[in-house]
Amino acid sequence: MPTIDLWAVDGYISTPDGKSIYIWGFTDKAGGSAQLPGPTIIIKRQDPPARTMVTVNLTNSLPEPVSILFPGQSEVRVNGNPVQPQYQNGSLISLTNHCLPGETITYTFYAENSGTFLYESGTNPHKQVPMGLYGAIIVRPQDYMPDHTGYKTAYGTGTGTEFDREYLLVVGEIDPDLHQAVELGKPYDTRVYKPRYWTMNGRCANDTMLPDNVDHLPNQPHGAMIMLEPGEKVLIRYAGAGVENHPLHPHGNHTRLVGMDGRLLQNRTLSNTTDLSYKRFTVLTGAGQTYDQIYTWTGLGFEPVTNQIPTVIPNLRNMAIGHTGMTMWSGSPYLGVKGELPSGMVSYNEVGEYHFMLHSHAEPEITNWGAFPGGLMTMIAVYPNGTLERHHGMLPVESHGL
Ligand SMILES: [Cu+2]
Repeated sequence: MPTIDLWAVDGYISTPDGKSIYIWGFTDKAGGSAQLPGPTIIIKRQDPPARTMVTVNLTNSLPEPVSILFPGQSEVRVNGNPVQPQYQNGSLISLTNHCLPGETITYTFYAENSGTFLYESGTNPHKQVPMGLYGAIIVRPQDYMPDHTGYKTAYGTGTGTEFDREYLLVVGEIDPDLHQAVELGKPYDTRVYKPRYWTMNGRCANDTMLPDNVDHLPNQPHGAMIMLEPGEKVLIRYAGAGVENHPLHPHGNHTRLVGMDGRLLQNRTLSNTTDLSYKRFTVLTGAGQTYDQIYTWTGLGFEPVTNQIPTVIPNLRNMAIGHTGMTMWSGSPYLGVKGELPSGMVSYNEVGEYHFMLHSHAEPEITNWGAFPGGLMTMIAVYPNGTLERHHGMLPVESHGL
C-alpha cells in the first residue's frame, strides 16, 4: 500500500522578474523546503476486490495548525477515525482534522476512482491554500500498462482515454501582499486578495517553459512545456489549485474533455455506453476542480510530404520572446524544415518544430506584476515525427514506493 510522508514547511520561490517570494507548502523530503506545488502523488489502483489504501503521514513544521483535505477520495480517516470538521468555541476552524505545530498525524483513504485530484489544506484555506499548501494526486486505473497498446489510459482500457503522452498543469495565484504579511507575521485581510502572479506547476511564464529540475528553481521542480508529435494523443490534466477560476486554452486545436474531478465523462448501463466527452476551445478551470483532456495536433491534415502547411511568416516582433533574441520560430513555414533566421536571432528551435501558446484567456493573468509575457502561459511544441524522445511526457507509473 502506498505510504507518503509529507512535511508542511516554509520556503521561497522565484519569479521571472527576479523576485523571491515566501511560501508555505509541502515537501516529501525530511529537512526539505516547501515545494510548489506539493509533491505529485501518483497511485496505481489494485485489482478489485482488493482496495487501494493510501497512507499520508503529515508532520507540521509551520507555526499554526495545518491539515490536508482529499476531495474525491473515499473513507478519509485520521489516526484511524473518520475525519471531521473542527470547531472552537462554536466557530469552524478547520474543514478537517488538523495537525498542531510539531505534531505528526496519519491520514488514510481509499483511491476508488481513477483520474486527477487535488490535495490541499482545509485549515484557514483562504490563507493556507494560496500560500502554497496544495498538490495533485493522479490515480491510475488498475490495468494501466504504459508499454501495452490500449492499456495506457487515464480511466482504464475500453474507456476511450488512451494517450501517448501526459502532462499535468497545476494552476494557482500569488498575492505578494499575503505572502509578505505571513513572512513578517503581520495581519492580512483575505477579502482584499489581489493576485499579481499566476503559476503553472508553481512557475510563472516564461519559467514554465524551462525543463524540470533546473538548478535555479529548486523549490519549483516541474516545468509546464507540452511536447508532442503530430497525431499523438496527449492527455493534459488541469488542476485548479488556487482560489480563483482560470480560462485556459491551447492554440492549434480544441481539447476533448474525457474526465472531470476524477470521474470519467461516460454513462454506462449493462447494455449501453453513452459518451459524454466534449470538445472545448477554452476550459474554465474552476478552483478546486480538475479536468482530464485529450489533445491532438494534426495541423488540419498535415502530412509531411503531400500536405505541407503554407504558413505565413509572422511579423518579426511576434517571432521573438524577451530581449535576448530567443525565438520560437524555425525560419521556415514547414514543420521539420529550418530556414533563414532574421539576423540577430539566436535559435532555440532544435529540429524545425512549431511552438505555440497554451494560456489563460483572462489576459491580466499572462503577466508578472503587470509585465507581459508571464503568468499562466506555456508553449506547446510540435516536433517532427520521430524526433521527440519517448520519455518526454511520461509521468511515472507510481510516485511513491509500495
Ligand atoms: Cu490564445
